[in-house]
Amino acid sequence: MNIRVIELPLDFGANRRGSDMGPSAMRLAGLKQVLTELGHTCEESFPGISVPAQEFLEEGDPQVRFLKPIAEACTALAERVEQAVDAGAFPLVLGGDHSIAIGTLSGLGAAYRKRNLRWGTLWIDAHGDFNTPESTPSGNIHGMSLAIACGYGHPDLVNLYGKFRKLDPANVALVGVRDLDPLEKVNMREAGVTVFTMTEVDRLGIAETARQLVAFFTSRVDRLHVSVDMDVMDPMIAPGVGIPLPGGFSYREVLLLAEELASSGILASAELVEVNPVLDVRNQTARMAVEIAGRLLGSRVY
Ligand code: B3U
Ligand code: MN
Ligand code: MN
Repeated sequence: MNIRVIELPLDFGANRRGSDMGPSAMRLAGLKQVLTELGHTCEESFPGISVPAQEFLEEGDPQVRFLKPIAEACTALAERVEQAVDAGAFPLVLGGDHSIAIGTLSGLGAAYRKRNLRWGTLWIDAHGDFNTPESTPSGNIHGMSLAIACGYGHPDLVNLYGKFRKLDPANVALVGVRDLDPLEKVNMREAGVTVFTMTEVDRLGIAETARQLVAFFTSRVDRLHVSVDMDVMDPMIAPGVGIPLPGGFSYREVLLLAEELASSGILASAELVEVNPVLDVRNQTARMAVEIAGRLLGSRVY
């Protein structure tokens, strides 16, 4: 497969600074080598999308902090993601905080819409990222990106890259969720997304969870996008994230899930976000992210 790596070093969507260094950390952790050893060709989206330093920017509306620079960067990302799909490549997007998904999902939405393809998204995250400017406790856009792609939120972001709903919430599933805000929960129920909380993963086991997720997507879409927020992992193995939350996925759980998704036959793009090298220990979190990318793109085991 031809993989196109698209980096967006942006950290305005979160409170903790530093996830803008995520793409370099994943590169240093050997991303390209892992992918080429799996037999893929790996191309860069070059030159990279340049993002101004946060110090020079106005925060703006406290309910949607840094809306303008995030919208600009996400528009540039959407173009590149759409071009990658047009070129027949597998877009692999590296963040950055999770606000960058607004760009990724907009680009995918545009690319699949013109091809009349049904597509869905698996959101692997401790959080729902389903807040709106009305429900957010923080004003951080990384907690709103999935809602925005499904058509809920600030109009400048919902209508970014075209006035159409980028992603049908009926084709969205979340897994690993263990921290939702009260109104965010209401938003998710209204939208009708499918949620596998960490409690459900505990009840079912990861093998059955993965089986049900693959069945969910293969029965309803032609193409699957996977968005991985590294805070879904247990902080023991991935300490380098904004707010580490105990009770996350183990190393083996996440890799099994990734391998089952890889063998679904419909996985067409992926995204790795919220790697924060400032908070990390010896680049562990970036290395974990690279492992996940490797399993999503083909197992090295056999
Ligand atoms: N739901 C909270 C917290 C949060 C969301 N995403 C992360 N944290 N990483 C919010 O601010 O929207
Ligand atoms: Mn997230
Ligand atoms: Mn999260």
